[in-house]
Order: sequence, then structure tokens, then C-alpha cells
Amino acid sequence: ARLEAELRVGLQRGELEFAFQPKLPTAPHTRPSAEALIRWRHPEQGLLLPGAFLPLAVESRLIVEIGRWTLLEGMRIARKWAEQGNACLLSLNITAQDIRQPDFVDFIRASLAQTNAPAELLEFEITESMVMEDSPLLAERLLEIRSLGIRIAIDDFGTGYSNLARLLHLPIDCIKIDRTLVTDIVGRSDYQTVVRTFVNLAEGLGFDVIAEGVETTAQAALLRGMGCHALQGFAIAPPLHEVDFLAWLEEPY
Ligand code: G
Ligand code: G
Ligand code: MN
Ligand code: NA
Repeated sequence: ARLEAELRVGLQRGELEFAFQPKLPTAPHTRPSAEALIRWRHPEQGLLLPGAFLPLAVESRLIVEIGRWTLLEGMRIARKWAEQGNACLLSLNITAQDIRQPDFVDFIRASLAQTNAPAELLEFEITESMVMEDSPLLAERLLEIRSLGIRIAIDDFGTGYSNLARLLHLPIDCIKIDRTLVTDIVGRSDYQTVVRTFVNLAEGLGFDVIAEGVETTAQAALLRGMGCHALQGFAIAPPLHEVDFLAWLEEPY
């Protein structure tokens, strides 16, 4: 309860920030993109990862405020980077609580207008478990968001039991293969079969496929060979401070 009260205050005091983890395309001469990952710069405890504070926020209304912070800050940064000549697709993590807000789409529309962020430079990551819930609301909201020009990615793909037919009714641009499949892929031919199947599915349906949690060059080589469109993980780069991410973008990748 103490940490929760501190988080409420910290949110107002500007103690939340993003780390940026690169996503490296496998095709040559294609620009990398980034995922924004929330961090809390706690005055005494230092930099806290989402696992240390998001669960607290979910139990209260705070998760809604954090969702709004995520959207506004993400848009502000996307616009700033574009203005600085560093235009880069930025992915934001959207929660089930965000999507359920009655004014979710209005808030996004208003925030785009307020921040002047280019919608084409934004992607929303929603988890596979949200897709499995099968609510008509989700499809409706995603269609509205997509019509604003924002891309949609399915996070943690392959962990739940997605109703694959449901994917056909959602406006999806990308699936992110969950790290549990990536971690052991080198020694597991069955995992390789599953990932190859996801790549085929994505190609047939016109999505991109990205692998997350790529930690070794052997995993990276295998996933590249299987046709994944992009790689994300410690083998490429860890989540970085903004200045370090922008420096990384300047390097030959
Ligand atoms: O940085 P990392 O472990 O620890 O992120 C863990 C999870 O926290 C992510 O997979 C995502 O679901 C959630 N998360 C990360 N960044 C954000 C954010 O900006 N907003 C919200 N609401 N959730 C986030
Ligand atoms: O949105 P999502 O749940 O995918 O959040 C990504 C989280 O995974 C972040 O907290 C990030 O720090 C973490 N992460 C990023 N790359 C790797 C990796 O290669 N290995 C592991 N174990 N974790 C990673
Ligand atoms: Mn994510
Ligand atoms: Na994920």
C-alpha cells in the first residue's frame, strides 16, 4: 500500500520514464524500430522494472493513469524523434484495462492532436491473452485505432491458445513470437516447427513476424533463416536509455 501511494505521487512528479529496446529488421537497409518499456525512477529504490510496480497498479485505478501516461509520453517521443530527424516506429504496450476504457479511442485521437505525433510511427502491442478473450469490443477498438493509422502487434504470441480464426477478424500488422519459444529453439526441432508455422501463417495473412527474447547469435541466425522479419532481445540490444538508443540507431547495424 505504501509503494502504491508512492507510485501515485511518483506519476505526478514525473518519476516514470521509458527504456527503449531496439527491434532489428532482418532485411538489409531497413530501419530499426523500438519498443518503449516503462520504468519507475524511485527516489530511494532506484530504477524499478514493471514487474515491481505494475501489479500494484492493476489492483487500483492507477493502471488506467499509467496507460494514459504511456500513450501520451510515447506520442510525445515519437514526435520529438521525427522532428529531430530520427523518425522511428515506436511500439507501446497497451493493457486490457486501457482498451476497456469507454473513452480509449477518444483519448488517443485527442492525444494525437495534442502531441502532433505521426500515427504511422506508432504501434500498439496487445497481448495474445487479450485476443483470446474474444470480446467484440476489442475488434471494434482495434479497427478504430488502425483507421487512425496506428499499427497493431500481438505480443507474447504462441503462449496462449489463440483462436487462430479470430486473427482473421482483427486488424493485425505483426505478431511477436514469445520468448519461451525462442529461448530453447536451437535444441528443439518441435519449437522450430511451431515457429516456422507461425511465419507461414503470418506470410499467408500478411503480417510481419518478430521474435522477442533473442539472446544468442545461434538463435538469431536460426530465426533469420526461418524468415522472421525482425529480432528483438539481448543479442541485438537490451532496453536502452533514450540517448543510448538514439546513438545505437546511428551505428551500422
Ligand atoms: O521491461 P519489461 O520487463 O520488464 O516489461 C514487462 C512488461 O511490462 C511488458 O511486457 C509489458 O506488458 C509491461 N509494460 C512495459 N512497458 C509498459 C508501458 O509503458 N505501459 C504499460 N501499461 N505496460 C508496460
Ligand atoms: O512486452 P514484453 O513482455 O515483451 O516486455 C519485454 C521484456 O522482456 C522487457 O522487460 C525486457 O527487459 C525483457 N527482455 C528483453 N530482451 C530480453 C531477452 O533477450 N531475454 C530476456 N530474458 N528478457 C528480455
Ligand atoms: Mn511488449
Ligand atoms: Na512480450
